Amino acid sequence: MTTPVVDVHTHVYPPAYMDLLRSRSSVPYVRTFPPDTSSSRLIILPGEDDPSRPSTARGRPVGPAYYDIKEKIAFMDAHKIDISVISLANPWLDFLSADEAGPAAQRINDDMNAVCAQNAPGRLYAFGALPLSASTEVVVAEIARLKQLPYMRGIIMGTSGLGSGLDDPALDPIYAALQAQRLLVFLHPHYGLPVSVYGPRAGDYGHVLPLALGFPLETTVAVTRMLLSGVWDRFPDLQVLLAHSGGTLPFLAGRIESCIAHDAHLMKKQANSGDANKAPRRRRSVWDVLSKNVYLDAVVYSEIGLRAAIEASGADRVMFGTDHPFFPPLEEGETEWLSVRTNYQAIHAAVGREQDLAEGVLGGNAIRVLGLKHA
Ligand code: 5CU
Repeated sequence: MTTPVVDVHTHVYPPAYMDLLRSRSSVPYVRTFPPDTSSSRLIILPGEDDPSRPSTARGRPVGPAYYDIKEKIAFMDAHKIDISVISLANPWLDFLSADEAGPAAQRINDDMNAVCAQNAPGRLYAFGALPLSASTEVVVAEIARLKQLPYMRGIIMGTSGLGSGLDDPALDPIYAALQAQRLLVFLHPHYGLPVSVYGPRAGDYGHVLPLALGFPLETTVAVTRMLLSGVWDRFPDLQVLLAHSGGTLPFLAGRIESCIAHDAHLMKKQANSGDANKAPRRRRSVWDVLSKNVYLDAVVYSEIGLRAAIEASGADRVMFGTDHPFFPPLEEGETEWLSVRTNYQAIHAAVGREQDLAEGVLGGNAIRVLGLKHA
């Protein structure tokens, strides 16, 4: 393989962010739980600190892999990853007050850029985080600032937007700025589904239901709402990279399209909206958006899922990722991560015989789309 391998889905909780989490007592936060007071746990997902859960089911143990960039480089070396595009992990800056968010975004984005410059030039790039609880002006100013930071290649954000989702018209100035600056939006879930859907025995099943199903469905709903509200009709050049191969979007796109085509209320509403772009015949289809505006990571752990992603968006729009530091091996001392091996195997099974497609998914697509240079 001659093309460098690029990981576009790999997170960090930089030291300044860890300090912030350690200073808090409501989700998200970091603390120890008796009887084990020697190791801290990271509590980030809704419902994770339910006191009825055993302490070992609350959050996840948090060690240096989460915040020490040397561990990231060691992980890259162990898994033959040449370049990583690091991103702040969930829940980003969503929980900060309006006053705190702007300065925190500047500090953390500057830190991330400096980490890329100092620790491993040519091996690290980054997606910045937006201060979405601040005013629109502050968010738009941070987008312009990010564009000037040499290692930034886009932004990462969740599905809550300004608090009411990604179909909120108040996001339009932010979408306009991201489109104008040509910054890729890495869209990542965090909030999942209401915990009630997991049922009364959810605590017995660890994190399986929220991570395997809640995360992908959250992404699918968020992107479908963007589509229904006409985000890509108004911003035809807005480019998004969807985590976890688009949730279930490639699989459900046909159903979404069919439900739109059969929804009399929606058709009438759009026909009467007075907005020519929203008139039924001008609406862009899910398939069109998938193939022109959507990139998908290859973090889906199976050949079948990956084939669906490739069929939906094209092999030139799918990019390798690991989700490091999440999903580490359960056994201590295992250096090769099962989660990473599974993703590599899925890529080879899906496109392995077509070497150029495999090289694209493993790194070539990210290098082309994000303008990366390997030292
Ligand atoms: O294990 C988890 O909770 C997570 C998470 O929070 N975010 C992520 O990207 N992957 C796994």
